[in-house]
Amino acid sequence: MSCVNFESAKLSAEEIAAMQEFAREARGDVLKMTTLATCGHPGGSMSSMEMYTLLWHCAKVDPGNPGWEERDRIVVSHGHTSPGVYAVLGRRGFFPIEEALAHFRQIGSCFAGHVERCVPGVEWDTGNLGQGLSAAVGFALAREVRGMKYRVFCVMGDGEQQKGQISEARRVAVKYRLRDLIALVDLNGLQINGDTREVMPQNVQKNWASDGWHTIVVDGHDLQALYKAVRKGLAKGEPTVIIAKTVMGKGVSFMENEAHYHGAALTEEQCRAALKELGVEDNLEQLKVRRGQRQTMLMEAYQPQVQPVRLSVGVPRTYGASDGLDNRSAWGNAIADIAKANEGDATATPVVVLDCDLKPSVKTGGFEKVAPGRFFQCGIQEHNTATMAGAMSASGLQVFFADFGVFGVDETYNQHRLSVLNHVAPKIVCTHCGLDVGEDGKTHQCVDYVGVFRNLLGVEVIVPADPNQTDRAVRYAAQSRKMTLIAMGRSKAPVICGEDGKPVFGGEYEFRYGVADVIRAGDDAAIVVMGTLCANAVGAHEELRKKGIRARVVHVATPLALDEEVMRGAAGTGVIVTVEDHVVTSGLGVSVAEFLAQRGLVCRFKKLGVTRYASSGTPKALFAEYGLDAAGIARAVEEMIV
Ligand SMILES: Cc1ncc(C[n+]2csc(CCOP(=O)(O)OP(=O)(O)O)c2C)c(N)n1
Repeated sequence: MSCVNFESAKLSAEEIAAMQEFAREARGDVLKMTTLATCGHPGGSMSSMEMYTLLWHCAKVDPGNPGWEERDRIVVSHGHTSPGVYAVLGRRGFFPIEEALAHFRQIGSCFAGHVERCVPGVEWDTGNLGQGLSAAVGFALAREVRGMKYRVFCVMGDGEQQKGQISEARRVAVKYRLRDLIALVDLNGLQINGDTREVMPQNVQKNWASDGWHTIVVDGHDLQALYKAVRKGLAKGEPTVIIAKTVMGKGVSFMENEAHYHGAALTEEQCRAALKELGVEDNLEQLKVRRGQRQTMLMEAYQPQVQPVRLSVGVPRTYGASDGLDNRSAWGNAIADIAKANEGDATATPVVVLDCDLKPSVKTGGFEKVAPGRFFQCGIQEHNTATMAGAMSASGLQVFFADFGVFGVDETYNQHRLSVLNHVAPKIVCTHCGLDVGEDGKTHQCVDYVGVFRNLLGVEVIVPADPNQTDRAVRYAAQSRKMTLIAMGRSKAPVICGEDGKPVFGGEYEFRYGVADVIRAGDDAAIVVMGTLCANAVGAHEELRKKGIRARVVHVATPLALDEEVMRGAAGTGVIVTVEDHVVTSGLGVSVAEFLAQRGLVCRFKKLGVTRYASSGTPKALFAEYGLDAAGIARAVEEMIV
């Protein structure tokens, strides 16, 4: 086809005829798939059909090599239109179409209800509406960092336009002048509850235009008009949206303009009638048999393409007891060091940092100075930034997203969740966690960072004790292919020293995930502490020692991966008191309780931490009030020893 790569000025009559024929058959696939599964979303699949047909015929993609690095990225943001996407991808040869037809929405199949990357040709799991454009912007930004040439397309729903995250993504695209980025909105005028103008009035074109996008309005079922609009957008050299006026359920008379078919399958009888109207072969009986047979494209078989990380992490710094540093400065220094260590090495995996208007507080300024082209100031747009971080990390970059805990953890949970489902590995660095935030008060005290992230399966969570451990944790994360949260407080964190006065986490110490550290010896009880409260635990150890009580101090930086040997040893003392700047309902304490229960280990056990939301106040005063200062911890241990 001469339309490949959008090279020719217009589609030839033959190309149009071939694509129309293709779309007609694919509409039949949509109906067969949903009817056999007795559920799914045929309406939007049929209104978006010409867009899908055009993009997967004319964009630079290779059905035989879906992961080809140079390919254009086609993101489908309204992921519920999966039947339309699978029909087009299958017919284009990305996989045998019968597999999707027969096993759509069936247990174990990769052909899930909403599009997922396990299907060859799908770039991003979506369905949580409003996130696709952020992923597309992330792919486009990554392209700029890597000096690549691919184009990025993002197809979206019109009801979806109500999501605020889309505005965030639009602004980033304009700020960074992202060319070769084309959004296409399926303006079928309907959503679940009916007319989009009644559900939530909006002016789609004005909204995109006011954020600085070039807008083009076309008939979304006219392949030539769509084709020319895409070419115009590519030639324009600025982010372009094509607003495609379409008809929900297009192609089947009784489905057209019926909101009911947004998310309802036809009955078998209706499906047969619709196939007849479309002039598509009715092979439902055959497909039914196949649905009962073995699947060949399983979700579990999917192995995400994990790009290796190749970069230098530089030489770890060792801070001394007198350095008086906070962990966040240690993070800022480490990431700037990493940027420096790889300066001029074109073969190193590029490290990028995303910031949401908190540069002075989250200490990303040092990195920006060293690598201004890889620092992205994303504004107060955390949802978009979290999604972009995920998409950029799928594009050959090592991505660090720095933010306050309440925004980088709590505000953005569903965006991170989608990153996990997409098998990508951004690093989330959250400062200002815990009561340690102090005077800003409870709205800013993120006291559930472990609890929130413990729900995200496979994510590593690191809560370092002091600047030295922070430094090494950052360098560890920079080489990791796992999604990671590094959580830290705000205040200066004393350097943790051993009995010999030397920094425990300095010098040759190497951070290893899942390894806990015994900071002080003792067999009368164990204080198991997380994060910067480690210094208070050491203080408690000293106080108890004066009374003849030897309390072991164990620091756990990885509350979701406890150290078998060290924790068994702690239980062996007969008393465990856990200490955390976190709610006691979902942090370190529950991890330890679970550890003990699962192994049938018996000991006296108490959790110290946050039990109610706090007022403003200095961290010192707040820790004293919550029994998290040295005196409070010592008191709790003493009470437990009988
Ligand atoms: C964030 C989010 N909220 C709600 C939903 C539930 N939902 C799924 S589809 C849909 C309507 C989407 O309308 P539109 O974008 O117009 O798609 P179309 O009806 O044209 O297929 C809603 C509300 C969702 N998937 N994501």
